[in-house]
Amino acid sequence: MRLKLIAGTVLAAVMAGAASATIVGAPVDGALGLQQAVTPVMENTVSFHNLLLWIISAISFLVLGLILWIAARYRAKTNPEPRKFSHNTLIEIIWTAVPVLILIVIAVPSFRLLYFQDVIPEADFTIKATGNQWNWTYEYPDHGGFEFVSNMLEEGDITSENWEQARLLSTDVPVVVPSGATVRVQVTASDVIHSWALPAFGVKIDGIPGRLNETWFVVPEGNEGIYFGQCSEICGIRHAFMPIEIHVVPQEVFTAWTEAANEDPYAASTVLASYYASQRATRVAAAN
Ligand SMILES: [Cu+2]
Repeated sequence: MRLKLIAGTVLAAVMAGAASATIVGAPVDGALGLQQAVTPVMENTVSFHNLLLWIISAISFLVLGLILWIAARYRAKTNPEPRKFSHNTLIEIIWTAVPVLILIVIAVPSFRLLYFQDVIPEADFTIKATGNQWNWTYEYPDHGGFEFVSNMLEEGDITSENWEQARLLSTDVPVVVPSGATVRVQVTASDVIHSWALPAFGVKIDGIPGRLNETWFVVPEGNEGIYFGQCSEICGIRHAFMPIEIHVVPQEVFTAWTEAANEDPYAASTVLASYYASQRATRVAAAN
């Protein structure tokens, strides 16, 4: 009965025209720059990064030009009689004032972004992530308080049978969130310092034993898909093998998943599998 209900909601979500079940947030071979931004925080981070790139490039080229000019113009051969002065008030004022102005230009968007990341807006629900050597425990306190441990899939266990999986990034039990929801993430650790980081979301926050850090993200609707992150604080020998896998799904699928997860979080991934299967069926039907 319950399964039928879940299948029904999943199908309804698919009919509503949900996005595909592919990996969106992951490293790409040969890519330059940052991962595709999906949250407002990451979009702002990328534009701030681009602004800084212009500024540091201009400064680097200016300094390089000055060095080349001085090396050519004032070498012993072309300038055998050096002048003896050691101060020039105007140029000293300029080289003090201009960097101050540059720092102000950088500081304004920098602080704006810092507070945008730091101040958590009214959240729809909370997820708690606890770093352990070497996996993550997740709790959903606003959805019945179920809890599960998410371990990296070993290479031999990667099948991509139900959805696309990636070596060193896929987990046995992925985290699921709905698109369009503002999610507060509380991060802590049980043993040593870990860091919960998701490049596409612009999230990187330390999990510290005995402390509760918090951050937030919202993935706008239309960006459904699979996103990967990794522990980003060296935490021991298997630091590189405790990835984060998040599935962003439509609200209806998320609701069905939480219902199933309340019964058994380790079996709830079947909801995702049937959602993706019906998506594939819809795509095949549309192609014919
Ligand atoms: Cu770690």
